[in-house]
Amino acid sequence: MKSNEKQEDVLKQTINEFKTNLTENIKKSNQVFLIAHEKLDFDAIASLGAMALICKRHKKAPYIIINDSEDDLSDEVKEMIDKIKEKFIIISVDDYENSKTQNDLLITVDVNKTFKTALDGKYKQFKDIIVVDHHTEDDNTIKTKNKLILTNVSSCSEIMYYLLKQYNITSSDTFYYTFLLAGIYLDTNKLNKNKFVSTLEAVAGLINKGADQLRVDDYFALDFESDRKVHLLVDKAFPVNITVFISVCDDGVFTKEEIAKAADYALNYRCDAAIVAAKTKDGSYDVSARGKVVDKIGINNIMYILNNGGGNTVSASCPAIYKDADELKKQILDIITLKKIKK
Ligand SMILES: [Mn+2]
Repeated sequence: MKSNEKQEDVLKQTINEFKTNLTENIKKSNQVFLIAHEKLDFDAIASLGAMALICKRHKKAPYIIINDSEDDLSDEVKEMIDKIKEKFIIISVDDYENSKTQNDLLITVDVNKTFKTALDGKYKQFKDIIVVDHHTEDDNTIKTKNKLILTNVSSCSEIMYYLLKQYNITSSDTFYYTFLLAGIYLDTNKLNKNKFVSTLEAVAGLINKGADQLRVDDYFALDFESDRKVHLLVDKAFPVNITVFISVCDDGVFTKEEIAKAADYALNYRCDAAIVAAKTKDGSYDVSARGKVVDKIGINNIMYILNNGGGNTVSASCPAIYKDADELKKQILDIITLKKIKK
């Protein structure tokens, strides 16, 4: 309990210190652009919405860059984008190219890797960059001294909740709170993993501010067909040793979400980690890895060795892999064995 109280205190203090930095940068910039990782999820869109509110508080109308194609977004995320569109300007990367100036600020949320946003290769065009995220840093982390990267929180939505709180920002549009709650639920698998005292406090705070719990439950209602596919992947999982379950499936086509959910589900078994790989619609393999809060495996390192991926010790993934299933399975097994020998 005592160490949890500390996590909470350190978190609030760090966020408070960062606030000054964020305010100064927003104020001195000519224009503010906001971006999250590609293929927006609930955590990313919720964080964009909350950061837009912070910019508005400082009298800056931010441009939110969303470059995903319709196919890459779920209906719920599209609905959230439409809501945010009522108050803020959403633009594409091409629009950004046409409106950039010498003195622009870029704020990235829920992402810190260069290759994970639609602005890859364009970061040098910004005078200042601020990164607010909850994923571990590595060599691909966007180069900037202005960053708030906290890995002992559930999600970027949790960080954004505390930032809004520090700024004393309250919106009568309660959908922002609903989105943040959905973001926290997504990254904690509905409070089943990766949650801290600060997470539970944020959840209570968001509900108190009017977050619609029933709506969020709706966002997470299972689709029957899709859930059967998740379980097909779980059924293929086998324990490679007593601590890791892996499943590599070359049969059928899965969405990234189904693959991630299968890894979440397999983690319910007595194990330390679960790795699931399956084919997506473009024929490549998508890989999702999940670990426990008390880390024994280092799934983010496994994803790094596998294909330059990353994440953190509870949730990690790597870029798509074009390979034969048997070869991929062998490669994953080799990495796990190698890591065991290292220990
Ligand atoms: Mn996230």
